[in-house]
Amino acid sequence: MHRDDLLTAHAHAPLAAGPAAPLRIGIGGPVGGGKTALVAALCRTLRDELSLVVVTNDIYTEEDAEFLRRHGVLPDDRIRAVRTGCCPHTAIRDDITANLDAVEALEARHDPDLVLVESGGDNLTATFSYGLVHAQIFVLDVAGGDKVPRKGGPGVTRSDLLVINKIDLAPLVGADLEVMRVDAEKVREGRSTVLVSLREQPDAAPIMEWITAQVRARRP
Ligand SMILES: Nc1nc2c(ncn2[C@@H]2O[C@H](COP(=O)(O)OP(=O)(O)O)[C@@H](O)[C@H]2O)c(=O)[nH]1
Ligand SMILES: [Mg+2]
Repeated sequence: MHRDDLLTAHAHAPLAAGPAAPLRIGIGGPVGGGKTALVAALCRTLRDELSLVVVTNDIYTEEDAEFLRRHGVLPDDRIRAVRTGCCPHTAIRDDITANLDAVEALEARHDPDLVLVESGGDNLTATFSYGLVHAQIFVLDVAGGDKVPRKGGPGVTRSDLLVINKIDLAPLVGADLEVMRVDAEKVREGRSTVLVSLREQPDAAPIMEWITAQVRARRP
C-alpha cells in the first residue's frame, strides 16, 4: 500500500451520499495558515443564502470558536467547539466521535445546508476521515516557503481543494507563487488549487464559489 493510503486509511465507513443530507466540509492544515480566517470569511459571505453551522477543534481551549463568536460571523448557537485534548488529527481521522456528536447536534437543531469542520492545526499528514466529512479543504500559507507544495503529504495531494493563503506575504518571505502553483498542480493530478490572500480578499471569492457549486450539486 502507498504511504499516503496508509495515512488516510481508517475504520470509518464513508458518509452516505444521500442528496438530502447537509454537505459537510472539513478545513485542515498547519497552525496559522488561515483556517479560522477562511471559516470567518465563508460565514460572512454565505450566511445570507445558506443555512450554516461550524464545528471548531482546539487541543486545550475553545479559542477558534470564541474568535468566531466574538466577530459575530454566525449566531452563537450555530458554532460548537470540540476540545480534542490529543493530537488534532486523531479527532478528525481516527476517533471522530466527539466531532460527529457536535456535527449531529448542530444538524438536528438547525437543518443546515452546509457544515464546516475546522481541524486543530496539524502537520502535512493530517486529513479528515470521510466518515466525518464529504469533502476537505487543506489550507497552507506562503510563509512556510515555496517548497511546501512539492513536499506533498495527503493534505496537499489528496484534499478536494488546496488553498495557498497569504499571497500578500510572498515578497516578504521570498516565496515564488508560480513555483507553488506549478508544484501543486503536479502533485495534485487535476484536483483544484487556489492562491489567495484572505487579508486582501476577505470575501474568499474563489473558495466561496467552489463550495457553492458543491452545495448546489447536493441540494439543487
Ligand atoms: N498577512 C496575512 N495574514 C493572514 C491572512 N490570512 C490570515 N492571516 C492571519 O494569520 C493568522 C493566523 O490565521 P488563523 O485563521 O488563525 O489560522 P489557523 O490557525 O489556520 O486557523 C491570523 O493572525 C490571521 O489574521 C492573509 O491572507 N494574509
Ligand atoms: Mg484556527
